[in-house]
This record gives sequence, structure tokens and C-alpha cells, in this order.
Amino acid sequence: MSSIFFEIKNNIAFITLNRPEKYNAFNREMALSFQNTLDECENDSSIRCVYLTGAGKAFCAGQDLAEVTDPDGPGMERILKEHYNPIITKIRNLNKPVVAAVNGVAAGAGANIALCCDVVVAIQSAFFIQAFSKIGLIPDNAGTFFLPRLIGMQKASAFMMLGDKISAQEAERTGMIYKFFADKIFIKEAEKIAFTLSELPTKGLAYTKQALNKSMENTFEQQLNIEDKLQQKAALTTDFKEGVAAFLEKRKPKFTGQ
Ligand code: LHQ
Repeated sequence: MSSIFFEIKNNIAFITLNRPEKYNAFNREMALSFQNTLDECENDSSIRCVYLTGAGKAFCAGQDLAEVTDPDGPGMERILKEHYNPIITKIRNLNKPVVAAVNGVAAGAGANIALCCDVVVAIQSAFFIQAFSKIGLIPDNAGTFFLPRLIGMQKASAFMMLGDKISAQEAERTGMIYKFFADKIFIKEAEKIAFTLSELPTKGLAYTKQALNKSMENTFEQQLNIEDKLQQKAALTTDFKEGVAAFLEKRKPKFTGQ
């Protein structure tokens, strides 16, 4: 059984982290296979949204800690350089939206991979844990970049130092995630969000993502310039023409992602 389950349905790429007996903790094989899958998502223009979830009870418990101490394992340095940093970079640069459907506990790298996705939803029973401090590590996977920007420096530093178990409800309240859903309706609601995104103008969403990426570091003026450049590109898309035509003709638009 592959450690990444991948299927495409209705223009949505469903990626499932699939090591349920290890709470979907990442080993090298899973990290490299996830990267290949993200590349496939980037290059397949029929895919208009990516939906990331975990198999079984957990979303992802971060790094497989047995691999870290394995003398035949990849070793600390390669784990960040070859596993996680490329994963986070690929998700942020992906030319389509990524929904993280957090179906259970998300700890360590598992939490921070979820938090770098474009829309993060969680099942009510899920928890987010910045587990790193408990084992003497620092938060990685761009957690120190995204978390303070999402929820502010004070809560981010307390969550990271104390390694609190943050409920899905608190994650929504603090702005760490978009929404949580009751367990019974979670999958239906999470998939509905992916379906909605998959029918929107994909190129416009990709440019939105590029603008948001830049807004993390740009000045006000630089950001106005980026918006200007990307808006010119958005205005050249077929979906922009369709959106305006549909509005004027008082009909529902039919976007193709072009
Ligand atoms: C696991 C794991 C796991 C292996 C659960 N590994 N088996 C970057 C740079 C380089 C190196 C280091 O890492 C990083 C990035 C990181 O992600 S560092 C942070 C690594 N993750 C953690 O420290 C979290 C460790 N896991 C936990 O604290 C708990 O398992 C959580 C809170 C996630 C869930 O707790 P419980 O619901 O009580 O479940 P459990 O502890 O019983 O786990 C279920 C099974 O999954 C169990 O296996 P077993 O055979 O005993 O039933 C665990 O051993 C296994 N598992 N996490 N990271």
C-alpha cells in the first residue's frame, strides 16, 4: 500500500497521507512521494483544486520519530532540506488552491503543513499541536513564518513554547484555520469547499495566491505594484471574459480554469 493515496475526481486531486498506524507521520518515502504528487498537481491543468487529508484517525503526527534516530535513516539535515522545505514551497507555489481537511490530530510538521494551505478546515474533534518544544526542537515547516502572521506573536509563541493541544474550535476562534465542522458533517462540508474552488477561475485564484505570498514580506507600495501586474494577467484570462459576460447576461458563469 502506498504511503500517499492519490485520486482525481471532478477536477479535484484528493491526496491522502496514508500511514494510519503511525498517525500518518512522515518518513522519507512518504515525503518524496508527496512531493511527486504535488508536482503532478502543478502540471495537470485538468486539476483545479487539491484536497489534502489523512487516512484513519489522524491528519498527520509530523516527522516519524523512529526514522530520526535510525542510523540508516536520512539524518536531520536532509530531512528539512530534502523533505519538508520542498513540500512547503511546492504548496505555497502551487498554481491552484490547496484545501487542508484536517480529519484528526495535526502535530509538529503535520500541523504546519496544514497551516500553509490556502483553506484549512478541521473536524471538531481534531487538535493542533506545535509538538516540537516537547522533544527539544524548534517549530519548522514555516510554522514560525505563518503562525504569528495568522494569530499574532503572543499566541504563536505561547502555543509553540508550551506545546498546547489547540482544539479545532480554538483554532477557528484565533484565526489559525478557516472553519471547523461537527464530526458528522465534516467530510461533506470540506469536500463542498473543494468543489466550489474547483469551479472558480483557477488562474485568478493562482494569481490571488501569488499576491498573498508576496504580501507577507512586501511594503504597501510593492504590494500595489504586484496587484497591478497580476490583475493585468487576470484580465487576459478566458474566465474573466466569461465572468463579466455571465454577469451582464444575468446567467451563471461557466468557468474553465483558462
Ligand atoms: C508516531 C508518531 C510519530 C512515529 C504517533 N512518529 N510514530 C523536522 C526536522 C527533523 C526531525 C524531526 O522532525 C521534524 C518535524 C517534526 O514534525 S518534529 C515533531 C514530531 N512529532 C511529534 O513529536 C508528535 C509525536 N506524537 C504525539 O505526540 C502523539 O502521538 C499525538 C499527540 C500526535 C497523538 O497522541 P495519541 O492520540 O495519544 O496517539 P499515540 O501517541 O498513541 O499514537 C498512535 C500511534 O501512532 C502510536 O503507535 P503504536 O504502535 O504505539 O500504537 C504512535 O507511536 C504512533 N505515532 N506519532 N511522530
